[in-house]
Amino acid sequence: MQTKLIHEVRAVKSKKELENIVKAQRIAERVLGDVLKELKDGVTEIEIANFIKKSFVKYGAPILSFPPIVAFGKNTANIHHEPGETKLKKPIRGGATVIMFDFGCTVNHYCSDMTRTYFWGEPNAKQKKIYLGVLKAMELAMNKVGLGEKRAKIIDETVRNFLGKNFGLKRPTLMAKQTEGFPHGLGHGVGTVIHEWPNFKPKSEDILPVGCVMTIEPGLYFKNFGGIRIEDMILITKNGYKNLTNVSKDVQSAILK
Ligand SMILES: [Mn+2]
Repeated sequence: MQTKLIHEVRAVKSKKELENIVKAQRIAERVLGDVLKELKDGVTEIEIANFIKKSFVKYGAPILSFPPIVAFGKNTANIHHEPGETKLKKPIRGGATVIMFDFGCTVNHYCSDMTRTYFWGEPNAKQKKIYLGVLKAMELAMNKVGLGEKRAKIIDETVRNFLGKNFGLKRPTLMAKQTEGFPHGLGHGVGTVIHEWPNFKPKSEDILPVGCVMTIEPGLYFKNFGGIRIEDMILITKNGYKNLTNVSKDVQSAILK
């Protein structure tokens, strides 16, 4: 028998482990539903982040995967934005204010992870184009996984090439020190820690084992524009995948008037 490494064993989830991840995700979805009703002109990122934390406590999941990300407007360009005093308001010159949420909780120590981006107001053509591009990138990645591709690098590359070509990114395959474009991996394993093996990255040699849970989270970021990221969690199956995230992401449902 061949030896295995502990991160490879941990990546493959038992039925019980998977149940915990899905439960955590369902709770996060309820919280997201509540949060959308809480949005109003003048509310701050911190107020919304606090509401998210309170809601997780209310639903019996007080231990979060990571501090919730709530970003309004240009703050969405920062992939690790910390919620601050920025107030939600519609832009004066048309278009929408971009809103980004990235959060998850734990159930029996198993994490969930989800990102959704919304428009506060009617998005302009550029905002819509970027949203649809990120959505399309996600679909391409899922299709690739759906065809049985297990090489993490190839799946990441599919998205990087598509976004690079369609959005004029200079060096779409290089991420180091970039802050614009698509400066992060396409996704990561999820388990008792929020970022675990395997990883979707340009230089990743990882092969996705059947039974691991991965995020798919393409994003596009531009300094004086903001960012758009959409993130689902999927279970890798023998022939493809199962999407574990149950929140709509079509552009119409992303527009909050
Ligand atoms: Mn993630």
